[in-house]
Amino acid sequence: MRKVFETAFFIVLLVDLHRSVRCQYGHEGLCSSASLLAAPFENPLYAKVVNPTLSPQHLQDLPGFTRSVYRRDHAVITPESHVFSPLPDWKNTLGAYLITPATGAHFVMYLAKMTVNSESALPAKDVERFVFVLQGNLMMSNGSGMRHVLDVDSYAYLPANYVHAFTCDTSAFVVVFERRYEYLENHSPEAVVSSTQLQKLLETPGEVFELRKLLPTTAAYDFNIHIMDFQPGEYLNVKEVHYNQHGLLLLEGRGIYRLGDSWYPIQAGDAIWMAPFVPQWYAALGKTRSRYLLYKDVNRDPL
Ligand code: UGY
Ligand code: MN
Repeated sequence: MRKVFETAFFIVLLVDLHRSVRCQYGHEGLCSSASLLAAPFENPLYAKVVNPTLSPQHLQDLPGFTRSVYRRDHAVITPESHVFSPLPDWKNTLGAYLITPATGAHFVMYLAKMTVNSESALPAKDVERFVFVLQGNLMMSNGSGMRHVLDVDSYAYLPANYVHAFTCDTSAFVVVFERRYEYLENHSPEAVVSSTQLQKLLETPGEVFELRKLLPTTAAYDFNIHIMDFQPGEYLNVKEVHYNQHGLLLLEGRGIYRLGDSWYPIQAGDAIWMAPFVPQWYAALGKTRSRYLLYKDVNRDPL
């Protein structure tokens, strides 16, 4: 009899514990019981960007709550702040501009949701474009009829005034960077179509993160896109202050970003704008790898 009573008591305790974990953190929360139970490898690559964890449930209920901030020299733009509207001249595509010259940047960074029978428009004259696929797949074709299928983790760079179109039959989610190309005499960049896993790991003297550069490092290119991987507990050794600008999208993981005098908890799906010379530092936390994609202007004299 005592044994039966003890077993029943134990079951009640377990149910209660489970309930209290759910109540405290919610299913979608930063520390949701659902995400603790889910196997990390069940989800497709970059699923957290496309289907982000919003705020912990108790904060989602708070009217007006957002983790987004916008300061003179940096911004953190979190998914609950995204505002999508039809992208000018694109077909069946919604876009959310996260960084533009209105923030002081010399480039734009936007998310684009392509739907059935969607098609891109060309950038303005003298503007180069970089497209990275976060979900789904799309077709890139150029003026001479060459076609490439791009799926998750692949990307394309199109030099300024390069005739091309992205089309999509089903759906795709991409992040796009564009800037007015800064010409350099006797240099002209080529189009690039490739994918992250085809890029080799580069040396990072004095640092522990893993680095891949998605574009050639030659002088013809006036920016590059870095993919940076940190294991939980790893952090930038250099507390960077530099002339370059950044647009960052956290593709996986979570951690703390220092920007100027402020410290921000961030997670996959968050975007960051960093103006020239803003002090910047990152530490990866949580239980899984942090991976971010980073725009950086390079190879040009700042004068
Ligand atoms: O290359 C960079 O400037 C890079 N390490 N910056 C950063 O991660 N904030
Ligand atoms: Mn930097």
